[in-house]
Amino acid sequence: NAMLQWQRTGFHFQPERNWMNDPNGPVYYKGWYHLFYQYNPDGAIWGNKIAWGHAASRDLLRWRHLPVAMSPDQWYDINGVWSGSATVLPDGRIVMLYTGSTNASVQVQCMAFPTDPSDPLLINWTKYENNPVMYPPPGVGEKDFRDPTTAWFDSSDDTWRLVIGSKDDRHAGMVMTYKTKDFIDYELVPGLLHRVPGTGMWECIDLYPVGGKRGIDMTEAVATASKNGGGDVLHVMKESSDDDRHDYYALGRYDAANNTWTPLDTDADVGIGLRYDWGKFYASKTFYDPSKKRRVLWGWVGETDSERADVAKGWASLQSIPRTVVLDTKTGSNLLQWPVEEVETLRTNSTNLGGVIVDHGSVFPLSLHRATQLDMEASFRLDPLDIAAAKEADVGYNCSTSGGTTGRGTLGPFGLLVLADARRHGGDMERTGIYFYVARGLDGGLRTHFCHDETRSSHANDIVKRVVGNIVPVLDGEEFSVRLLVDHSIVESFAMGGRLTATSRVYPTEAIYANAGVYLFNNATSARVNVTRLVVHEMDSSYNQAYMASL
Ligand code: DQQ
Repeated sequence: NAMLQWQRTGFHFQPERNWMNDPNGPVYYKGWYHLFYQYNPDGAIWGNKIAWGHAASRDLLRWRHLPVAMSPDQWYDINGVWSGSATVLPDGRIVMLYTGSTNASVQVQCMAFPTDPSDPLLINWTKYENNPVMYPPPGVGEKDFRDPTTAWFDSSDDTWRLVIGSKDDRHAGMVMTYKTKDFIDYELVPGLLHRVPGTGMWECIDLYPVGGKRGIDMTEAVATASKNGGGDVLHVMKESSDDDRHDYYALGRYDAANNTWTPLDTDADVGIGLRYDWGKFYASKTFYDPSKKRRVLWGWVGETDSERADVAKGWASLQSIPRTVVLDTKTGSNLLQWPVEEVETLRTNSTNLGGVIVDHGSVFPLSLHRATQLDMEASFRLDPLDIAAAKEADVGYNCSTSGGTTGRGTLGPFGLLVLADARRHGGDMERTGIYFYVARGLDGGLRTHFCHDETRSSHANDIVKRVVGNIVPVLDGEEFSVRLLVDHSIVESFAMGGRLTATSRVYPTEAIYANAGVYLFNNATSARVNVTRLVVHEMDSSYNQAYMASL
């Protein structure tokens, strides 16, 4: 179906065909980055025969697709080789921990090892002969025990520890800790690492340290903490909420000795506060990259079209652009996510279009050669007089209930229209709106909202189209800034240096190929917008060049 093939991406990770969901076991090994992923080799929908797909790359962008690493072929994983994580031992060996769904659909934890550790591509995997190694403990539901994390070493009692998500019979999400000396016998550590009432099943837990500019390995953080109390290092806890299918995180302190993790701010606890991404982004996982001393985040970006459409095109889902994750030391209360630096190697044809004023109520086309694969950097400024005059500006504004790009307020919306019909603008032209909107909060203070308006992204029906986004911190003296990746059917935004991200899947029917364009817009009623910086990079394709060429 040639029409639908337009939606395949140029530089996002996706298998050559079929269904994909969670990223699994990301790891750096002998010069190669490995990405495994939940994969259905039989078709474009999720099923009960999920296997681990596999690909390897030297730069996190140009991927070599490899054979399926693990299939559901044992009694303990015959209903699915589900999500898991890699642990690299001090001697370089890899232990892969994953969840098996047994012949009775009980969730158990299992291990696998590279069959040939000298193979940098890690093509073959051997499941441990004594699987499974962990069963749901008493009081935990048989179907509520999954997704083991990477293990870390705790020298206080010479054990490796890892955590697993669950929920209790009162619908509280929770995290259990296990410890092992030898990766043979595993012991449940008494108590819960954390629990939050009303948040439901916690899938794909992640727990990792963040501090200064570089990433930190969990083992290193635990060792440092046992010496000096941990200093400025905080620990991120993340859960993927099976209730509403979003990834929630919180900053807190991990106390290994007491097996507790405590949020810095109880009002922003896991599952009720911050989100990694305000659009389509789920079941994410980080790994520590020792070669560049950074922590890298992958997230599953599913489809928002119909299952029928996915079957017709023969594939479903993307992975997000891998993102580095650091603590935002300026606010101290959120993370910063940013595309890995390797993304910049795909930039070609960079155009500097900044220095324009966009008047209120106007739309301004950018003249670009190709607008289907882009990396854009934009900064905007409002006139301080306009801000001062905005006394009653839209109290209680909310992206999701707003009018999107067509709403009109005193200080917004303003921003960009991407995957927008380049031939004409206005009316019901297809476009995805990426915008800022400054409004008064209920307390009278100014708040900056960053939103994606998907509602006019496609003329096709049977697609979930929303306005997504949230309030993003803008500190004194900062301009409104966004980095934006556009790649055929995905738009990923990183607002204010990555304090907030939003990911949209979009399915234009007319704004495609040479008809795809970009516009600046300002739909505020009176404020003018100064576009202080606008750099547009056209992006080369990465791994699937050959595929695109074959179309
Ligand atoms: N996906 C896997 C589970 C995990 C869920 C199954 C999250 O292990 O909890 O495909 O998307």
